[in-house]
Amino acid sequence: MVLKEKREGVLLLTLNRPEKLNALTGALLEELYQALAEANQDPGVRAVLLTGAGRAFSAGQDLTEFGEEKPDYEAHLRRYNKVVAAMSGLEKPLVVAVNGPAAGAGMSLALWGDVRLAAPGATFTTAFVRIGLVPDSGMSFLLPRLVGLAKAQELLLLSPRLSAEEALALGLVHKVVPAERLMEEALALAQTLAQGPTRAYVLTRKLLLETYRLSLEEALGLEAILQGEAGRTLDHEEGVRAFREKRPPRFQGR
Ligand code: T3D
Repeated sequence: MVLKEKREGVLLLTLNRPEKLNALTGALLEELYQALAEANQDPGVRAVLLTGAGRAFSAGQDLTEFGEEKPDYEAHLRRYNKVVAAMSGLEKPLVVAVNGPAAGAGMSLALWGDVRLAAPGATFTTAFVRIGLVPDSGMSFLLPRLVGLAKAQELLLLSPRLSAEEALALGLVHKVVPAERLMEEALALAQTLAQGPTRAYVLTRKLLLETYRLSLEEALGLEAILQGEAGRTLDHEEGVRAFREKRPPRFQGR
């Protein structure tokens, strides 16, 4: 259900239930969680790339998973929250290649990418209210931060289906790439990140997410702490040395 493939420092993860538009089930979410945990443990993996198999990225929760029964929503959501914690706290940079429709929790997962590319045929819909639910998988946290409160209200309450170009204009994705080049370009980008200063990337993500709930004073304090951590990495030493020696840096991810 989640294909894993290592390519030159990048772990490529593919949501693989194409016959169901990669709709999310408990089993798929657990596999995704395990794959992210393995990426953290593997020093040979310096970036992760997430995409979907077939014509969709992910249609969100598989609405047929529980048949006629209602799940225990709180327990059910813990399966999602575990994955969101793993994505937002991933120890490597995360690139997401949105190859087709991304809906509901599928859209939420896509937004957790540090860099998000989309094919022209990708679409984005929050979908939750369409089935009488509230946003989950971190959507209520991330969406207003990405697009502002007014737009988040519109996207969550009216749930339009946005094209890739509309998503680009809103900052939901960083770039739209022709479908035939999407994976090539996403992989090249992930490989560039895989050669970069891994801790600096991850600590930057942490700062960007944390500062929303901090005062300026607290944000400055956190910057100082995390700068201390980045400053102790070999990659920082190498970056400065390479600058002085007028050559490209050779970062090791530590
Ligand atoms: O409830 C809880 O468990 C709590 C957790 C919630 C998290 C969530 O993610 S809630 C949101 C769940 N997702 C949705 O509501 C999205 C539903 N799907 C769509 O809106 C559209 O299908 C898409 C925008 C994703 C794609 O549209 P399109 O036109 O490209 O395809 P389609 O024709 O609508 O769907 C193709 C098939 O996939 C179709 O099956 P069929 O008729 O060919 O047999 C459709 O029923 C099926 N499908 C699409 N989404 C889902 C799905 N099957 C199961 N679960 C889905 N989410």
